[in-house]
Amino acid sequence: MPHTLFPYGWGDRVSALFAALDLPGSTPGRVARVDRGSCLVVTDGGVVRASPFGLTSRRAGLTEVPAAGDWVGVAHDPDDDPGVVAVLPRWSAISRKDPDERVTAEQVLAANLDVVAVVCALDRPLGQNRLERMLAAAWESGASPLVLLTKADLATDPAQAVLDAGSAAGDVPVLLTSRVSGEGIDELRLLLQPSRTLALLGPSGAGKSSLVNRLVGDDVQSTGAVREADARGRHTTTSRQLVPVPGGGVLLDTPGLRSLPLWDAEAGVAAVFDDVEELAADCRFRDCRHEREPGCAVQGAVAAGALEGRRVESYHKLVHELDALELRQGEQARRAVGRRGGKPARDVEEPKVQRDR
Ligand SMILES: Nc1nc2c(ncn2[C@@H]2O[C@H](COP(=O)(O)OP(=O)(O)OP(=O)(O)O)[C@@H](O)[C@H]2O)c(=O)[nH]1
Ligand SMILES: [Mg+2]
Ligand SMILES: [Zn+2]
Repeated sequence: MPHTLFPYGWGDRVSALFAALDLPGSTPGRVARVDRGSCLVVTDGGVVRASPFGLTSRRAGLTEVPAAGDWVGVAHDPDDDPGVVAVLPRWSAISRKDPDERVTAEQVLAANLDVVAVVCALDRPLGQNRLERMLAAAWESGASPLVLLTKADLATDPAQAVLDAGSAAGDVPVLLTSRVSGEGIDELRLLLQPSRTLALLGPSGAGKSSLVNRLVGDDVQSTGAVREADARGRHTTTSRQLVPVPGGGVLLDTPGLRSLPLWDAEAGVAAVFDDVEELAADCRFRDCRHEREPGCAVQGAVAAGALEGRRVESYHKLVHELDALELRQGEQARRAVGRRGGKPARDVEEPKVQRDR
């Protein structure tokens, strides 16, 4: 019975997944952190540093690169350091496109999340477009999305901020919190039940680590002041990190995101903009781009004041971004086929060490 793993979310679900893989000689563990390709894995025997690139992993035929939150099998070969031998099937994963413009590849930010909380601080303008982008990625992950508005104590009009967030978030719950007054903390704690993992995602300085500390009741994560001039954070947290919460549940603190280019997030965009997509069904032309076409129900709703023009522009931007991505993926696949003398490639991407932020 892996007692050490219960606070990290071990339960019937993971136990069954591990048993199904049938990995003799390996022990289950959860990746609490990934640095430069090597993983800190919590196992029943303690925390081990295990590489997914060593001899042990190669012998086991490991092809997946583990991300924070992954459940893995770890083996300790006598002639090698501890190695990851398997990544258990993920029930959810949050991804983005590699922010490097020259690269067309997926970056898995974290795996096996039950709630993805998009964190926005109220000491700066809300940024509804950014919220919609982050919610699209959150929906796409397969976890339940949540909006956390932090620093309620600094907001001039917190009620208005909740309304503004709601107009971007639709049916996604919006929770107002403050590290200072403690507002919203009990409600957040209710979402953290044993064996559930909640990831905090948002820009630097949004107050993610402060929320972790408040929920844990101790300063387990460093926090850093934001710059007065523009309320930007200082990238205090530098790696994605799992933190068990006393009383149950696991938090994943993450470094402030500089950007979140979408990766294959059509379903996520459709979920965020379900109102726009519903209207689009009534456009005169089936291939209507909702720009200047006659009989466009989307532009009709904007003209009637029933839909924000800003929201339609935000929708367009994300849809165009995904179209451009698909084009690049197609080119990449064709180039790979060319290189292999006409044979379609199975694995186009080399496993790649992830960069944070
Ligand atoms: N007034 C007020 N300040 C807060 C609150 N939450 C966080 N802060 C402050 O905001 C600053 C940034 O908080 P962090 O928790 O470090 O932010 P973060 O999102 O973890 O930032 P990175 O690790 O850089 O991504 C710190 O100075 C916190 O004290 C809050 O609810 N109210
Ligand atoms: Mg932090
Ligand atoms: Zn239209």
